[in-house]
Amino acid sequence: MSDHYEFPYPSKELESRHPFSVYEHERLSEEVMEAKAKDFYHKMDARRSVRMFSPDPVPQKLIELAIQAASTAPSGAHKQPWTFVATNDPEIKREIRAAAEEEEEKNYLENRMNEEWQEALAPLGTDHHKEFLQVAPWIIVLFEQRYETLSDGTTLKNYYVKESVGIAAGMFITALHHMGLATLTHTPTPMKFLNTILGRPKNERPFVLFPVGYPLEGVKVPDLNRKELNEIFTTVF
Ligand code: IYR
Repeated sequence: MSDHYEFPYPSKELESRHPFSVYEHERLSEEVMEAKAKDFYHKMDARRSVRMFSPDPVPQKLIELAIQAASTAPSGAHKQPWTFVATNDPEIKREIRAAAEEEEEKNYLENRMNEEWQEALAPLGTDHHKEFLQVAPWIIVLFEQRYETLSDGTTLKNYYVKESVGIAAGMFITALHHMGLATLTHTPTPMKFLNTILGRPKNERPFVLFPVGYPLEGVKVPDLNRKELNEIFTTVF
C-alpha cells in the first residue's frame, strides 16, 4: 500500500492515539471521469445568480439537504466554523429587507461605495432596492464562527475561518443549483444587523446572505461571459 512513502500516514503511534478508518473510494476509468467532469462543468456553467425569485414555497427539507452538503466542506482543523441560519418567516424577512436597504442606501446613494466600485457594478445594474429579500421563500445567512465557546465559558480558537466558510458557501451554492434552486450571494454591508435580527451570539459574524428559491419565470440576468481557461489557468512543468 505505502511503497512510495517513507513516513506512512497515520503512523502506528498516531493510530494508537486517534481513530482512523480506511477511505472508501471507487476508482473510475478515465473515460467515465471525463464524461462526468464535462457533465458537471456544463451543469455548473448554467448556474446564474438571480435577483428576482418566485414566491413559490420551497420545502425546508431541501434547504436542510443543501446545508448538509455544504457542511461536508473541508475546514481548518475540522472545526466546521459555520452556522447556517434559515428563515421563511415573512416578518423576519421584512425586517432583514428594511435593514439591508437602509445600509445599501448609504452604499449607493451616499457614496459609501466609491465611484470606481459603482462603475464596476454598472453592468449588473444593482441598486439599493432589495425586494427579493421579501419575495424569495427563504433567506439563509451563513455566519462564520470566529471562535467557539464551550459550555463552561472558555473559548477555543478556530483556524482559517474565512477560507473554510468560503468553501462551504461555494458548496452550498453548488448543492442548491444541483437540486434545481437558485440563489444570490448577497452582502448588505455592514451586516452586523443580522446578528441582532437573527439573535446570533457575538462569536458569530455574518459572512454572506443567500435568498433562496426558484428563479422568477422569465427572470433576466446580465449577459456576461466567463473567462476562458487560458485566462485563469497556467501550467508550470
Ligand atoms: N452589497 C451591495 C453592492 C454589491 C457589491 C458587489 I462587489 C456586487 O457584486 C454586487 C452588489 C449589493 O448587494 O447591492
